[in-house]
Amino acid sequence: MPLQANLIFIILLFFGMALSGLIYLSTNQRSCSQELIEQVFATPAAKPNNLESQRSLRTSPGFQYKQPSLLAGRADVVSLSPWLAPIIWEGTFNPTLIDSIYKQHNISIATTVFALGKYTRFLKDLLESAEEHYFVGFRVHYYLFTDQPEAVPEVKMGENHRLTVRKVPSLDRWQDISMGRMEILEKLIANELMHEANYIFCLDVDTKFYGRWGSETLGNLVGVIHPWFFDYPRDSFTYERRPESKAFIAAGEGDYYYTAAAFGGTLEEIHRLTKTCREQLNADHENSIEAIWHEESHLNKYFLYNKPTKLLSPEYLWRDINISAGQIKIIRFSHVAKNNAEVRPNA
Ligand code: UD2
Repeated sequence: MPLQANLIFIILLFFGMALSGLIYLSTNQRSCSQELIEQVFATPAAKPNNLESQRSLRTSPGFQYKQPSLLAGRADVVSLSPWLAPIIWEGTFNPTLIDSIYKQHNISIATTVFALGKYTRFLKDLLESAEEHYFVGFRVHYYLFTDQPEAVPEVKMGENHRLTVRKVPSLDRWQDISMGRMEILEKLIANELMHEANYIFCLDVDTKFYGRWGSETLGNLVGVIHPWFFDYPRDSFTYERRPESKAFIAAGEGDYYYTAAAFGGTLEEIHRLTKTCREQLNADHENSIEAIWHEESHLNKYFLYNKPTKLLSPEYLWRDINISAGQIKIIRFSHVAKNNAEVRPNA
């Protein structure tokens, strides 16, 4: 072979090898990145779709429901906060429509209740009434914390509803039981619930359901307006007013007064809430101060600076089934009357 032909052959061979190398690299890289993408998407979701993060409110063609009106509605109450969070009252939502939207996502709702000492007597009514009215048709897992598991009554759970009982130590002060809930909830969420449930509600035990509490209550961060103060001016709210406490709220500040007897949201949001309240409660303890309404004062401080994305009207925690107010068209959930001196471990 003449020298020139040799040279051409070597150059061609070199380009050929370089080209095949490039082709190999590019296909290999694509398959690597595909693998990576597949790994990311193929990782099974630890929990079902969360509507709040997806913002998907899908319905199906042909689904019939009452036409919504832009002109007629509740005129006697406000159903939107100044930061545009809906305030849920009877007549502001269509239960069939909202259930059908949330049912498409296989969501589950963790629900916590504490019953220590003589408060176990409230469990039967609360659980039996919840089984009649609370997220019927949805997946619900109650977590019940008590110092006497043997005192938990047998209550027949509806379809997809279940109950887990957890033993906790007894405490001598009712205030410590009430405040201590924040730390237990914080740990429960971080250690167990984060990947097991989509939403959580935390309820007082001296309560009972009388009407529907369903998917209209779901949201990122959900506060319930306290029934005693819903028509009070903000400076009459029983916020903590001593600047030495971490729960302090200055005069002239405040939106609503929220109850600690019911609050909820996504696991992420309620983890942040319970962690913050626990830290603030600890800081107060170190400074030998206890907020006027215990963790409820800290919750109100939290909600002032971390606005709830949904508010539940006092229909969702009324003061007593026998007390009426014109704006309350339906009592869904209510505090039950109790003799504090008789049920509490201390005065
Ligand atoms: C208010 C709040 C409550 C809490 C408390 C703090 C309302 C309707 N409720 O209720 O959420 O913030 O003030 O001061 O605003 N518990 C026991 N065993 C006890 C004592 C308490 O299990 O011996 C638990 C139980 O779950 C009870 C909760 O702690 O529901 C709160 O205690 P409470 O109901 O006696 O407090 P109360 O009525 O002052």
